[in-house]
Amino acid sequence: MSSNSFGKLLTVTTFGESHGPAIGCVIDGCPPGLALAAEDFRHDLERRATGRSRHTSQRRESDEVEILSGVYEGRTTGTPIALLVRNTDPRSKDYGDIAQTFRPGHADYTYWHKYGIRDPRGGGRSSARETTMRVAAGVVAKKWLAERHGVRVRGHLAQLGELTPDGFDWEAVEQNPFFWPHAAQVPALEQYMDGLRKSGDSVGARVDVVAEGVPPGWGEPVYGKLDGELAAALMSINAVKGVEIGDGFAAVAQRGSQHRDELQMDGFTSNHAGGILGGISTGQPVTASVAFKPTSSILIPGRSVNLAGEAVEVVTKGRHDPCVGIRATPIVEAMVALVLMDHALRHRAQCGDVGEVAPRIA
Ligand code: EPS
Repeated sequence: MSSNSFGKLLTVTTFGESHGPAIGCVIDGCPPGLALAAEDFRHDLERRATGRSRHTSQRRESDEVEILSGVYEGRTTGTPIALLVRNTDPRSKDYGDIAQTFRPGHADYTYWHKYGIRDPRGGGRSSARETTMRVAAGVVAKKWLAERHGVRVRGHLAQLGELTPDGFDWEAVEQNPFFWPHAAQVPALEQYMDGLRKSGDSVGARVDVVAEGVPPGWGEPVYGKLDGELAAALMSINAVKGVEIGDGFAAVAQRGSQHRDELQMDGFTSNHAGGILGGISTGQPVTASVAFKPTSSILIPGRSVNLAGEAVEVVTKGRHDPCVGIRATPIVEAMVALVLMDHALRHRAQCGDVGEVAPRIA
């Protein structure tokens, strides 16, 4: 299977299946000298992990990262950083029935047609388990971006099914299992999710992300646009069906006089562009919004066919997320951080001698 790698100067390759012995990644191109230890990965992997609230999959993985290479005496050496996470809690018997059929809305059918063989256990390579390694790689990018450029990437849930935030506070985001920015609504979200879980159904979600501190100049016209590569990276996350940069699709109904972000020496007057013009960062916050579809592994019976082409009814048992978007915030942050770090390195490689040019808007 090809296309398990992305990035140009910072490349990330992930490998592994949900019920195989381990999952892992190789991060190549990280500059030397970055302090890195196994403990650095704990916080973000914990934020993404299953089994941390009743509203996500109850599979219990320890998600302990082993650093296999690329770090000597606590610092990156510039050689490939290989990370490994062992799978400790697969329950493959849940997938006995699915091996003979295709879950409606799942990649079961397309993998079968592409490869003529598939590992049905836990969804194999198509499982959201793979996102563990994106988050692990993202930890390296977040750390490098923060230390070298003061860039901070953070996200939050911006919609859960029909529910949208009634208020906004970054402080609230890390204090509830939904990454929801308004604490007062959390009991309502819990009730909503409890009802959904009892009904055996699933629901979609939206995650918003912002990268602050990105300097002007990152991104490459024409085919390496920063927004284009962010969109591709975000669309590559399991279950993502839509990505907007800045105002995104709302721009369709806007006037030019409304959409443009006017320039003043003390700052742009607005940020409809999402911090990117011509595929290059403006120095404003880079903003994106990501739509996650409802999980396809649900208890509501659905029509499908089996390997013999006979009509069957599919019910997916097991430990599935009723809303995969709930724990997607760290994954979205990781993908944004990895794209930004790649572009920071690419900008340094080609334009490092240009330096800062005037006028520079605050
Ligand atoms: C997943 C199905 C569940 C989730 C898994 C993603 O796996 P299993 O059926 O083996 O319990 O637990 O998520 C993770 C293990 C993880 O770490 O994110 C799926 O079908 O995508």
